[in-house]
Amino acid sequence: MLNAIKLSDRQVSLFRDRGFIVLREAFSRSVSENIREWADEISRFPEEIGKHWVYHETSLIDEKNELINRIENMTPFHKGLSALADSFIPSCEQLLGEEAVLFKDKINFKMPGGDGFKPHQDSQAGWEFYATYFINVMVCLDEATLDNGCLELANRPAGLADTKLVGKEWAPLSEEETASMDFKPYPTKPGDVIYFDSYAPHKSAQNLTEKSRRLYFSTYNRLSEGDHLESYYADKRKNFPPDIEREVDKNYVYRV
Ligand SMILES: O=C(O)CCC(=O)C(=O)O
Ligand SMILES: [Fe+2]
Repeated sequence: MLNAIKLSDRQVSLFRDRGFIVLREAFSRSVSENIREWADEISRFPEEIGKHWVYHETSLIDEKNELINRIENMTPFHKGLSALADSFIPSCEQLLGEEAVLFKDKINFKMPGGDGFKPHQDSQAGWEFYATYFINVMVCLDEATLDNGCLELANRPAGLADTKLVGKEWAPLSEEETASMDFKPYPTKPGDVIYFDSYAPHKSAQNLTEKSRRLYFSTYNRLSEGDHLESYYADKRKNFPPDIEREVDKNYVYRV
């Protein structure tokens, strides 16, 4: 049911030039309906230690409301979402020019009242410890608009090597670092897909509308740099565990 996406030569070369590409209607309406149902399903699964990871946030609209912020580490616990992550391996191999392996997967929920993301490059989140280069695949689950905080991407800054950290690890990009960057919003509809690499600067606004803005992301690296999914999650569990595993009097801060 989930056919792998086949990228054209033009899409591959555009991605290599600027670090991202946008595919409109990469999935048919019926397939994207299925994917949305999987997202609904996993959000109804009970939160249990040792299962998929759920993070919450306090609503910016009504501080009495706790919202699902993010679900991570889904592939071992949901067949459909595991097949979805697998379906992007061939297209990531086209972009990498070599074998790819899954690094992580998540759904960012950004419910009504959900917070945005400051400008950053994903490799700033400690990923360079595991590999030098990653590709994210974003699948639009709910329509993402300017109002509800769609993804905004910038071309790599001129004069910098293709793949380089502009900012520091574990901190968003500063005003100075983003001054010359030209962020553009990419509103998407369910079934649209965006590939962007771990050096593509991006951000998104908070969602103060009444509609949820769920986006799925899976991330891949070169198999020649190792299969790190298990060690990535084992390390993250120590520093930023899912809410259900947290120690009561410890303060956990989301950094990038
Ligand atoms: O969900 C979004 O708008 C962007 C999320 C993001 O950049 C991230 O999770 O690293
Ligand atoms: Fe990001």
